[in-house]
Formats: sequence, C-alpha cells, structure tokens
Amino acid sequence: MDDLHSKLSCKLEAFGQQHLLDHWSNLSEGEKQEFASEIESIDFQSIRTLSNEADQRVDWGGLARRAKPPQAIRLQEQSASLSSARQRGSDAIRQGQVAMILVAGGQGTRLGFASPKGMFRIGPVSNRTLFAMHVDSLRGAMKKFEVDIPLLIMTSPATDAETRKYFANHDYLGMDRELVWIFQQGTMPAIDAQDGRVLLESQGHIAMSPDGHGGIVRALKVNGLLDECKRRGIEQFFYAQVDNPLVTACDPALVGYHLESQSQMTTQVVQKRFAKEKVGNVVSIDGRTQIIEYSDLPNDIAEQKNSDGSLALWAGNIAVHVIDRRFLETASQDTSRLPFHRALKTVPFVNRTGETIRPAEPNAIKFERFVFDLLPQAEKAIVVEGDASEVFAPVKNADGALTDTPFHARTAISDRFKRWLVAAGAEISASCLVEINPLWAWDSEDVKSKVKSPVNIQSDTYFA
Ligand code: UD2
Repeated sequence: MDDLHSKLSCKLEAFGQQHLLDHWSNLSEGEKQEFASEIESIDFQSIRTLSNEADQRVDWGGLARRAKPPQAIRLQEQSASLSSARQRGSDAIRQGQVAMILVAGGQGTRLGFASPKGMFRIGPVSNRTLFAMHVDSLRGAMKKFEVDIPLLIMTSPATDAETRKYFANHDYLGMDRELVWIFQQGTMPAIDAQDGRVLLESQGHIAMSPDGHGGIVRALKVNGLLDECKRRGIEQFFYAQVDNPLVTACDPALVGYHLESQSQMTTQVVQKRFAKEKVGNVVSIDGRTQIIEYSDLPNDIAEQKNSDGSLALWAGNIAVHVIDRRFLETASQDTSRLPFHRALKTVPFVNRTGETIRPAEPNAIKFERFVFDLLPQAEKAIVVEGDASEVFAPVKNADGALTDTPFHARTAISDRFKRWLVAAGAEISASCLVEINPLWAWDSEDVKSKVKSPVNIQSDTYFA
C-alpha cells in the first residue's frame, strides 16, 4: 500500500478507526487525497472522549428536580417598562450597534422540504419565503431606524450552496449584498451507536453532520466575523432561527431590556401551551439561567402546576436571543466549554463490503452543540416573556401534523396582522387572510399611522 495509506493507517489504528481505509484501493488518486484531508481534519481523540462519555450523560432528572421558573420580565409587568426599553433598544439600533444572526444550517427533515428551510414559501398572501420574511423585517428595521444592519446567515454543508445561490439569484432580497454575510458552521462525524466507529457515507467520505446551532460560536470566530463586527462597532447580536416567521428583526424592546439589565445573553420566552411542548424549558438552577430541552425533562417535573393551575416550569425557549459580542468573543476562546449533546439518529452508511446500508432504526450518534448552553456561562442572563401569538409560529412539521405546520404559521401570521389592522380601526372578514410587508408598516403603531380612514377588508389582502 502507498505511504499515505500507511500514515493514515497508523493514525487510525491508535483510535480503532482503521476500518475507514477498508475501501482505500477502490479510490482514485484524487479521491485518496480528498479522503486523507477529511481524515486529517477530524480530532479522533475528542471523538473517542465523546463516545466514551455516554456513561457520564447529564443527570437531567437531578437537574430538573432543582429547576425553578426563571427570573423573568413577565408580560403583565411590561406595560410600565416597555416604552423605555423600546427607546433604549431603538437608540442602540440607530447607532449601528446591533447586527442580526439567522441560523439556517438545519436539515428540515421533519418538514419534508428538500431545499434549505429558508427557501420554504410561507407568506399567507404574498407566498414569500422564510428568508424573504426575515429580510423584509430587517429592511423594515433599517428603514425605521435609518441604519444599515448586517445580516449574518449561518449555513451548513447541507444548506450552504443552495442558500448562496438563492440570495444571488434573488438580488439578496433587496438587501445591499455587502450587508449579507453567509458563512458555514462546522461539522462532526456520525459514529456507530454500538461500537463508536466513525461511519462512512461513501467509500471515500466520512458521514458528517452539522455541529448544532451552538456551532455559531466557533463559526463566527473562524470566519473572522467577530473581528469584522468589532471593527464595525457591533456590540449586540439579535439571534433568531430561520424557521420562525413571526420574528421581529432586532426587536427594539428586547434589545432595550437586554441593555437596561446589562445582560450578556437575553432570551425571549413564551408561556408553554402544554407541559411537554417541544420547546426548551428555560429554568433557573442554582441561580443560573439554563435550558432543559423538552426531550430531557421528566414528565412529572414538566406536569408540575402552580396553585392557579398554570405550569410551574412555564417558560418555553423560542430561540430568540440578544447576545453581547464580547460575551461571544470570550466564549469563542474555548469552545470546549460548550458541551456536545448526543442525538440518536438513523444514518445510512457503507459497510466493510462496500455496500450502502439504510437502517430502519436509529443506528448512529450525532454530536450537536446548542447555543443556549451559553446561558449558564453568562454572568447575567435575563429572560423576557413575549406573547406567543405575536412572536412564535415555527415551521417544523409538514401540513397534517398537530402543531407547528405551515398552515399553523400562515394562520398565525395573518391573525397577527388582523389584530394590528383591527386595532387601527379596520373591519376584516373572518374568512380572509391578510399580510403586511414590514416595509409598508413595521409594527402595530406604524399600521395605525397608515390606516387613516375606516378600511373594510373582504378578501385576501397583502399590504406592501
Ligand atoms: C429548537 C430548540 C427548542 C425550541 C425550538 C423553537 C434546540 C435543541 N431546541 O428545537 O428548544 O427553541 O427550536 O422552535 O435547539 N440549526 C442550525 N445548525 C444546526 C442545527 C440547527 O443552523 O446544526 C438551526 C436550524 O436551521 C433551525 C434551528 O437551528 O433554524 C433549530 O433547529 P432544530 O429545528 O433542529 O431545533 P428544534 O426544532 O429541535
């Protein structure tokens, strides 16, 4: 066998991963070079550590028993503070201190949509894509606050090429292309759940998957974006997921509460609809804000009620955060402080005879970092409640599922705009859908200033 094979074999044998070279002789010279650099890029020591950590899994039950509801700025107490928070946030945005992060690296498998989820059409009347809904909201903020706001879009190898092509083919959705920074997150190999062996996606490629939205910390650093943002005077990031079309880009009130509290990471939450809702549970444990994912929260703890019948652990994580750049800078110095979570998944692989196996049952472990694991590292992390009907309508599942489908999201989008229009004096037929482009009116106050005379809406209408 050639020198390269011997060098790789020696390295892999030390970690019990020499099976990766089973099909070496079938590879062309170019494929061998490509495969060799892939193998060199993997830290097999950390994979071995992660694989052995199975028995040191977090004692979520123990953590959950110590969990208390978070200290939060609840909706009912915001009336007195909202205007000052909104003013403080507006000032920071106007001064160019805030940039927007959109995480869009996930593979929308549950939705059954083959392209990147941001390209999914969701506008109830406009049929705009999720990307367009977010960009229009950001452009609305740029217009309102008369400032350029950079949009940082994190992709993964699964979504990067199509996302770049989509933006290039759609003139960056009206954004100045210098303000749209698309960058890739890192990847991690998938391993066999039984024996910890790294899986082959093909005879000359390792089965890699995105390293979780927590990969944002390392990705911002290695792509030089923390330095670029520092140079531009960006101090806060407004972070959101591409799958939530109700996000108000750079929500000034949330930014304001973050600044007034001198918080390093601020999380917007909603009252959970039911105990096991598929959202993270924002809790306080030993005085630190933390998130226990729905899948890790024991049922009896999730079902705990207050005397008035409401859920004790009420705060659902909607993955909308305001994060200090300096805090991310510190976190990026040692990304190992952000733990990897293990997810049992079904991953096709090539076996020792070169055959591709498509398991019917979960067979592999994927490793993902979660951005919300930054919370307990923050000296100060505040929690602000939002009204779910105004801020949260995630597109997760294909139509027909009970929750979080495109139908649910389109209805929530239209219902929100109907409330804004009715508050401005409009009459709207219950059967029709309405939609407002943020460049026409950015929030409910703008709608009031737009709707002068009584308006009677009898058919689907898109205000743009
Ligand atoms: C996430 C949260 C959950 C709740 C919910 C709200 C986790 C583990 N759970 O649930 O607590 O906030 O969202 O909708 O986050 N992404 C990447 N790179 C990755 C993985 C994900 O960019 O490697 C993006 C993905 O494009 C999506 C978002 O992160 O925009 C959420 O990913 P998900 O759909 O896997 O998270 P989900 O729905 O399990």
